[in-house]
Amino acid sequence: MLYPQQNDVRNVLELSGLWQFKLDPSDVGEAEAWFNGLQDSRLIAVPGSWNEQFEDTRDYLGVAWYALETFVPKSWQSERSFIRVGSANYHARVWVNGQVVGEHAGGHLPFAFDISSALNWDKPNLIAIRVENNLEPTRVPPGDLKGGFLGGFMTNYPNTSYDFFPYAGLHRPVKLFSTPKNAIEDITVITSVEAGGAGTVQVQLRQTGKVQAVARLVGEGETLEQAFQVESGAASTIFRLDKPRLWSPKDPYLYALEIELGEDGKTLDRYSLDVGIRSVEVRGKELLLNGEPIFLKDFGKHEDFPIHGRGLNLPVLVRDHSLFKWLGANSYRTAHYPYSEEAMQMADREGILIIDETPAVGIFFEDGAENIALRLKQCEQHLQELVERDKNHPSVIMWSVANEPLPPDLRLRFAGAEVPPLDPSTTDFFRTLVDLSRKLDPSRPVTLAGIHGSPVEWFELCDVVLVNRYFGWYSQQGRLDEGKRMLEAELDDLFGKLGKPMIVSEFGADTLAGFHSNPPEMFSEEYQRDFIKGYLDVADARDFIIGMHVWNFADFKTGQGIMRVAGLNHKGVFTRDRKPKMAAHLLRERWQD
Ligand code: BDP
Repeated sequence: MLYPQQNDVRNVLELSGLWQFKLDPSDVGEAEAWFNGLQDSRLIAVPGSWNEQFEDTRDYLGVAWYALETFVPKSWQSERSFIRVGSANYHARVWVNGQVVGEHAGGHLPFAFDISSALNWDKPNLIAIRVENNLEPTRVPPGDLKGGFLGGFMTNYPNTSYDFFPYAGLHRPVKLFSTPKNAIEDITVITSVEAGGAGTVQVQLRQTGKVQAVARLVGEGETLEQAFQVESGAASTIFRLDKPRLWSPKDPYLYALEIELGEDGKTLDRYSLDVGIRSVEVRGKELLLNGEPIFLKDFGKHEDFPIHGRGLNLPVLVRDHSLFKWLGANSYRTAHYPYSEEAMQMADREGILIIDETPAVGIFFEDGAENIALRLKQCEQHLQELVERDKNHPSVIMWSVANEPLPPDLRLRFAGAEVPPLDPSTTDFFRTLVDLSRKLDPSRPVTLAGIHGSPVEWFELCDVVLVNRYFGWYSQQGRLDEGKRMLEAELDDLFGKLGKPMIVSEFGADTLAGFHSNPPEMFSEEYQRDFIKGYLDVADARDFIIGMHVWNFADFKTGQGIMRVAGLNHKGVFTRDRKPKMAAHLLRERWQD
């Protein structure tokens, strides 16, 4: 799943812009052959969620059609041509000139189909995409749960199993791209750093055929070159550097790796990648980056902005990174789904450490083995696609296979009451995912973020323990000191049981910007500031806490419900349009050192 690239042998045609758009609430489009052209359509921006672009689409999650006509350069005729969608939420089926070329389920991850034989070369090509985002209990993430989510704790509209708006549509760019017939299919780069500071860059190549390959690693004024032979579909080579300039948040130095395939002195294909040489390791109660302990300070985020919804929004991406700098932050978790590839590229450049999360949020176990197995299959697919997409980013330091899976007996667990023994098949669910993650990528630690009351058995599977905690908000309301004591007791207890490094991966308080109170009261800026300060103090006094991720970076849209004033989660340290609340200044003081 290489990111499309423009160079002398590869081409990219980006199709971002205004597309034809039409809702299909009765789902007749396929039978009526809308893939041959949309009648009575309107214009919509791609990328972007459809929900906030019109009055009648805000809560619409059913079928909708997109269409666009484009010429494709004739020079691509001798190449292979693909269509690639960066993210369609949730299910997409794609036609080119009336011919179905593929379909994909699951938002937030790219998919590409070979369209070489479907293209016209002397007239425009009609691309049609049917997108549908129905909420269903058997999907990941699940929706339309009977009795609301969190085991009935909350109900919201639309009825999701999670606390963010289920935005729908083509969320990331649609691109056509060409590759040479004899192209590089995939590249995997694995770096390591030895105790004395020497490093290696291992390059694995997938390509069908027998060709000559050259890998060049350019950096620090030097070019290293290795020639090697590709046979039976795969090959690899390794660079050893005595004194590499290591990648880290303080110095996110990137080498340029170029792979060239050739035959009889002719270039067959070429692909370039940024490479950050770094190592990640969990040892005892520490997380080591390049052999040195590192502390993660930042947020859980969302891809969310007014009108764009979850659509790729590059100015916001840039602004968020500039705010990270302003704060002195160094890390975030892609809560609760994979973020754009551009976000990962930005993090590589800016030295941000990413906990990369799959879309497995709100997983539950109450509707029978068959449905649970269906969800597991999707979780495996998403994890596989995520690792394939993001494995070469130095910024990605950990995989998170789920956020807040809901254990059976959640209400009892929440209350800290006695619970019946845990059904071991729930642990097997996550063991399958953690094992798969380690198999796909042995070089990165694995985790999952646990809700209050999460079974210890699930954390035992992980390399690092992530806990989302809200003492002083959802419990001990208005009593920050009591909340802090609960947090201390629970963290110490969990560390005593698990002995693993821990991150408080969510903690925060809903805060209405401009609402003040002294003494601090819930929803005031002072309460949020003191809540966050208390949690940071607890962490500072514990060497097994290796990161604090405030929930959330910015206010974000949710479904409607009594818990969410104005359809927003207000736990942002910034407002939705990135204005700082008092807590942002506190974090800046704490994190700038
Ligand atoms: C946690 C969830 C997160 C919510 C947050 C909250 O992981 O998605 O937005 O709580 O309630 O349970 O604000």
